[in-house]
Amino acid sequence: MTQRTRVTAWLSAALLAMTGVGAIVASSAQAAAGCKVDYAVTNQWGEGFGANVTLTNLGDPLDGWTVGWTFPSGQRITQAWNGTATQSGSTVSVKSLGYNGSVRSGGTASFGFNGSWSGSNAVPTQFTVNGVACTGSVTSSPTPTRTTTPTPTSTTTPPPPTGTTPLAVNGQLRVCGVNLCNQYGKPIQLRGASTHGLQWFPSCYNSASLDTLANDWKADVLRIAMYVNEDGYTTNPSGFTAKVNDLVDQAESRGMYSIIDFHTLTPGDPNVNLENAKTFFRNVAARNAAKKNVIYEIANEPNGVSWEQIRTYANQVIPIIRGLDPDAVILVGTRGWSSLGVSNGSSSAEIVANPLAFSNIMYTFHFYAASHLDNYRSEVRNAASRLPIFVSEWGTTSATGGGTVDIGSSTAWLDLLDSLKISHVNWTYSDANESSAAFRSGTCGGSSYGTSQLSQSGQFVRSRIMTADSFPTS
Ligand code: IDC
Repeated sequence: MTQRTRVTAWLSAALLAMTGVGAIVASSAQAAAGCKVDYAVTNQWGEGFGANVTLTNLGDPLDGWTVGWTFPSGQRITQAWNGTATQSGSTVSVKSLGYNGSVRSGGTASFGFNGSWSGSNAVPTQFTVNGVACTGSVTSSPTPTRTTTPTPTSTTTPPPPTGTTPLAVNGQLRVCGVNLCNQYGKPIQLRGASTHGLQWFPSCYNSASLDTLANDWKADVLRIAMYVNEDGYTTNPSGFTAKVNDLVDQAESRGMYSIIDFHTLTPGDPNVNLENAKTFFRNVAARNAAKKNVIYEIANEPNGVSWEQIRTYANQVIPIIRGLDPDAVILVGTRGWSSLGVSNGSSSAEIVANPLAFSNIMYTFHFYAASHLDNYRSEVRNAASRLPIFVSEWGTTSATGGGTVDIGSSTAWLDLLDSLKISHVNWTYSDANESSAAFRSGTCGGSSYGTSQLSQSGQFVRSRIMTADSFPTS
């Protein structure tokens, strides 16, 4: 559109705003007397896509905005950031949040979202702002080819895998829509186990035990639980950092992913350890940036804090990791011991309403099968279509890590997670003297981690992890 027609459009919208029709628009939020919307598909994979939308205010200052459009071919928004999206049929509206509603004349505001598509992903071309049609020019970037890799520098499809381990097949992971996807842009599920506290069970993580985890259990991922307090990181930062890095290498050499878990537990507010987190992640992200097997988990289990406080923490830690290791998936703990808020009387709705503004992140959910039953399962089922979820810790027992091993509830949980392709990691791959531990007490002193050493929990968990993976490559 030429400058001249844009001015004409501005004038007609301004005239409209002076009529009764315009007055109705102005009552909900200030009318945009002229606007331009840029809609760009930034990424596209099998069934999903990501887009960024920028509104330029060509009229009077705005105090709150709602951008509207109609999807031309059945796309659906699954997750939005920097705006609250609602969709009815193919009609979409995205409303500003408290911090980005004011837009001066000539100023811009942006939001982004992930969506699903099938068939065609044709872009919308007509937009409204506060109910008034935007007649400023609309530009849309061409949609990229079907599969993109997470690294912005590369858009080629990776070659077929050269090995058969989970890491060789799936390569660099990325979040696509609500799923974890592999290097081919296909949704996958990782299944694996977590260490116990490295400070308490150093003898459980050696060549023999890790060979068993990779080759006999056929685990895809090892979570490295580095407690922060509880006699962990704070007692010896460089020692624990080195231990974590060594286990990243051990997992990598066996073709497994690794989760670097900054295992905050007490105190529950991760901001208390903000400076420790910054230092730790600066070190591990710089050291492991070139590796494809690293997933960062920035806070194990926030508790007694609001989602807003967790966001504050995440907004400071994630950029540090991103600056050093830009393509890694990052896991963010949720309120109420990573219960999506449920254990602190809330729900995932607070995250859906106010998600973090970063791409390539997932929200964690933790459960203990004997303590967390149907109401927690409903919450996960409900949240799974809206948020990327990763179960980075679960136990077969009560939330104490002890008590009865609840096989029925554990089965219901894993069946649900398998059906939703949600990754899961069991607590614990250790011989702790508690029923959630996979091995009998005393196992780690010896050299065998075979089936005769397994606890009741370990037998069940191994049987569920060792079954064939589904890792599509085309
Ligand atoms: C537990 C350990 C236990 C240890 C305790 C320390 O199993 O041996 O004494 O931590 O406080 C979590 C935590 C995880 C807990 C686990 C079981 O992430 O650190 O481990 N749990 O209580 N959340 C829910 C349960």
